[in-house]
Amino acid sequence: MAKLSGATVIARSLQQQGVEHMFGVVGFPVVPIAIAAQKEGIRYIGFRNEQSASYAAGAVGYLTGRPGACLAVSGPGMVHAIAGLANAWSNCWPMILLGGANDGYQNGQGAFQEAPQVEAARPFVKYAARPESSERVPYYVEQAVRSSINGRPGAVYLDLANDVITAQTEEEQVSWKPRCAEPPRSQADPAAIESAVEALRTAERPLVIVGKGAAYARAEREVRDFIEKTRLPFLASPMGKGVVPDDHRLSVAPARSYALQNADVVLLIGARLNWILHFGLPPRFAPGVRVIQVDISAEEIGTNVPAHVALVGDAKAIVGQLNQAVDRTRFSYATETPWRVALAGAIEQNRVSVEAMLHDDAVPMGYYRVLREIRDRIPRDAIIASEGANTMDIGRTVLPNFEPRQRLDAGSFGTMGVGLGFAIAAAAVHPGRRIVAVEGDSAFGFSGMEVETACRHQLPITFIIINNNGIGGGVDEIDPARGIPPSVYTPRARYERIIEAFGGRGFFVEKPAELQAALKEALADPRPTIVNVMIGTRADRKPQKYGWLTR
Ligand SMILES: Cc1ncc(C[n+]2csc(CCOP(=O)(O)OP(=O)(O)O)c2C)c(N)n1
Ligand SMILES: [Mg+2]
Repeated sequence: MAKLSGATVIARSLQQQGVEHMFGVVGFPVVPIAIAAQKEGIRYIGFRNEQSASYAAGAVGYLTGRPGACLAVSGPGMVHAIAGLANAWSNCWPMILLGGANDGYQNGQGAFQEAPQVEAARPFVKYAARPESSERVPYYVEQAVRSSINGRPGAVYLDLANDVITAQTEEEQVSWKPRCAEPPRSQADPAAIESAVEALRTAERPLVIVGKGAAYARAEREVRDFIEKTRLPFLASPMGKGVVPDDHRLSVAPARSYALQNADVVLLIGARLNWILHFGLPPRFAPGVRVIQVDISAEEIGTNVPAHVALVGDAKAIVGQLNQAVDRTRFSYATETPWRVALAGAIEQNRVSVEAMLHDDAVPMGYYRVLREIRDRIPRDAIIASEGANTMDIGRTVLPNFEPRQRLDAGSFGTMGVGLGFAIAAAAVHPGRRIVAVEGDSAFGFSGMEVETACRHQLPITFIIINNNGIGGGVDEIDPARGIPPSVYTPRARYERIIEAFGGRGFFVEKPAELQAALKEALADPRPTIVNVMIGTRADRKPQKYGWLTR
């Protein structure tokens, strides 16, 4: 009779539950799991640090709707991977962390790399368990995957003891579980749908806000239809960008502050009223704004602002319901209103305020000049990963997205260090597509060694580092006599040389013409590349009323 190792049962269960990507760092006791995963047809990518691997697992969950897996050794490896659990928790992305653990019979004895792992994972996960035998592993894997994708998606954790991993079991002793179904697409209360359309009909200054929940729910067709039918002005949250293309004529993204501040009715589609949307409160929103809230999580409804209408359920299903109601009532927002005129004015004002910076050829360059060049050269379907403070914030406004789930950034948790893992995850999920990681120099430094991972797997990633010598900008030269300020990193650091150590190609750029040439070559290169772009240490955004340090 055939015997199966615990590791094989783990890998086969994951494969049966639709887990296709595993990222991690091997060592005790998880080596057999990685090997078994490869045998069972799961793509395994070895990372240089579990943090990045865990970020990548969350990104796979967001991009595919099934959790990506992160594999970590016991103790320090599992602790590093908590970074990804927390990031996935904050972003509501499915992922599964597989933490190796000491043999059960050594619990409490001070075993090698022994740690309270289930407890450490707990605050950031929807489900955490420690299977007691290899025979019952499929039960735990199914429950973990099912928990991660149903309701509000999130991270889950399995603690895998060495004796479970190495156990040999008769195949028929294993109780396999069928693949858990896709989450049901639950609809909202039909009466609430009518109230929502009524609220929009009576609005003077309506606004639609598309969040990454809409992207996750794959509601793009419905949301695009809705915007077309109702002709409502819309804008997107950072990762909601692309659900409706950013160049759509009804986008009021360039007038974001004005639109938020003056709207009287806001339809939120899979976006939370957290810090990213300034809590929905004055002074950034109008007092008394009526909020129509579409969310998968009933608990989210009313956070910070009581909802005028609550639409609880799946964004794709609910926007489909809204479309039917709009068809029935023939609602569409008037083409000529003072609100449209005011929004158009604010958009124009914004265009004028950045126009000169976009075309400023001065050296050192500024953010806008660099980002415009990137904007004009990357393919329309490129996936953009981005992190940094100014690099990310300005990049969000200059770099358009045309498709859903095409932008991955520091997100709700504001995590620096996610960009490389995200880029690698995107390349794994979308082979053949160009991945562009637009990184602040500080942000890049958190996980820079993962360029080796990208080179080893020959992933078509162009890393573009917007280098101002530090966190939000450094200095042109360090003067040891005056000490080194906290935000300063090595001036003119040659980050592009790192990738050459692994067979990639690096470019160092200081002038607009060099940038053009480097981007052209880098984007045509099948190898991973780094374009290290020097900008002024004092380069900044256009004047902001509310800066990133104070938000
Ligand atoms: C894990 C983590 N550590 C620290 C921070 C604080 N932080 C916010 S933005 C930032 C880096 C900003 O610098 P950079 O990436 O170079 O972008 P720039 O604004 O200079 O373009 C840091 C360290 C964070 N958000 N996350
Ligand atoms: Mg910087």
